Amino acid sequence: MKIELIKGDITKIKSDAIVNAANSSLLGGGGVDGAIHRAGGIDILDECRRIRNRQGKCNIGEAVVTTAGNLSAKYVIHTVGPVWNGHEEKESKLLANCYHNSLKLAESLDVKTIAFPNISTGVYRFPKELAGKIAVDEVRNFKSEVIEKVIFVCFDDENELIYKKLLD
Ligand code: AR6
Repeated sequence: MKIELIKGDITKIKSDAIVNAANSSLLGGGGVDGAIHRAGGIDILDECRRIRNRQGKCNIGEAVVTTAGNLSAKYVIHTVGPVWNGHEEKESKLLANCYHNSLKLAESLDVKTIAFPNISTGVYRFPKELAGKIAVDEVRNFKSEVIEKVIFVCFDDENELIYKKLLD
């Protein structure tokens, strides 16, 4: 899989699937979650509600898919990152699961390009450097015959710099 780095707003990215850093409720929030729901419209929330009625909340590290509504993507993959509480081993594994399970779900949907935000590095306070390393390792270790390109979308300067170094 090719790996690309883009600085900017994930709702503006052209990609088959974009990943949302959601919370377990799947009912929206701030940060990138808020931006995706605002730009994608009510159809995304409606589908999130249906998923909740069917399976209950989404566990940390897991991923579910909805329509992308008004966005140019086909799908939004919602994954729930861990809140950083300093339990490095446990929380790192959960963050790795977010990337892995999102990629697996994307593959099952025949997605060719997928864009990730820097999951858990905002409100959830995961250390950015460690989060970046986990994200890049997980993507590099994921061998796919289906997915052709993974785009890391960095919104803030600090993450952009971290990813530039990691991908060099
Ligand atoms: N495009 C790309 N990245 C963005 C955008 C955007 N439009 N806006 C923010 N980011 P956060 P979390 C970056 O807080 O830490 C929500 O309320 C931001 O700079 O969105 O996983 C959910 O509902 C940061 O690097 O997600 C949850 O309750 C990254 O996205 C909770 O926040 C993640 O920051 C999840 O917290």
